[in-house]
Amino acid sequence: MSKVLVIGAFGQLGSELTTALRNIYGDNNVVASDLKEPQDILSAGPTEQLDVRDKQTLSQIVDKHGITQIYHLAAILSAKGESDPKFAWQLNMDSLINVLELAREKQLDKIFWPSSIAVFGPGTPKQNTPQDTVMDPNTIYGISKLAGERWCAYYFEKYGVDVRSLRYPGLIGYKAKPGGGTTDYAVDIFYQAIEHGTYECFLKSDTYLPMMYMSDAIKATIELMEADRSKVKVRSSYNVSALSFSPDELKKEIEKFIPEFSMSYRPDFRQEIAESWPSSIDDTEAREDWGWQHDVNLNRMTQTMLDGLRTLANH
Ligand code: NAD
Ligand code: AKB
Repeated sequence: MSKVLVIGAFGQLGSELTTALRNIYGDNNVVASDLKEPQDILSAGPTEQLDVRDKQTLSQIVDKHGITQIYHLAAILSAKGESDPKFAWQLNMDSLINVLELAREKQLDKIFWPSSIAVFGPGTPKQNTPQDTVMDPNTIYGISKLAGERWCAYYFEKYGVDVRSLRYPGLIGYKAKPGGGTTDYAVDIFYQAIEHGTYECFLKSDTYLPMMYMSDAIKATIELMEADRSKVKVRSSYNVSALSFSPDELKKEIEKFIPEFSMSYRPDFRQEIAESWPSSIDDTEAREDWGWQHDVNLNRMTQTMLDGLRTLANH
């Protein structure tokens, strides 16, 4: 029987992914861990407070719960990483190596570790960015994700650790706020649209970025992790794609539901990061190797975000 540990479970992705994993494996078989104190949102199953840099405690938690799979989500994201690059590098790298080493030592079944479109940089082709191309990230976050991809491939090739990874685009969901990324505007905008009817965007109106609604990100993650080992041919990290839109396009979509919504623009340091990333992603390998396809388009995402946030506000 699979016993799963999620590290970084109280973040934007973890809080929804943990619930999805509990629906598959059962509440008691998915342990939610985070540096943060346990929160009510995941109280249906076991929780542990953990600093993933502390390998000994991580090892004890794995033994205590008989863990067979780890989803290691804890990281410092792109915008936050630039305020303390050394700390971001240490957290992002040390934590991944701790998890990979433990997987090797304890012969765990599978590891999931997310990469990002941040592995690409100014020299990368911007449209339909292929799986294999120029990778010259210029944020510490992107550099750590690119190095992390190579560590994952190394542990697979040298030690047979079954580690699987996706290069997520910007993730959009309403159940938890984002944690300091460049794509965060595409979540913040919905909170502000509902609360104030207006939003000041930190990116320029025509900045196209790859994005994905949270239910698709969870679907991709679970499908990759459930795929037969022989089908997982990319052992660095898979490109996965769903949407590509600009702040102006998102504004126009929100206006269909809130006609009086207005938006102003004050680009900051995140504009330069966004401009170094692709506008859209070619994910042919993920589609061919394990059958990836997304479900949610821009219109459905916008409606779901507005409905979801309004429901939360009324409770
Ligand atoms: P987040 O910042 O919302 O959550 C990260 C969680 O990790 C937080 O709850 C934080 O408390 C926890 N954490 C931080 N330091 C820790 C430590 N030392 N020990 C244990 N836990 C610690 O991030 P997220 O958006 O949920 O992202 C999850 C993963 O997905 C990250 O690896 C991120 O790089 C990747 N990713 C996210 C996106 C996105 O748009 N959200 C896009 C691409 C990749
Ligand atoms: C960020 O903007 O840093 C993240 C990501 C795309 O990795 N959302």
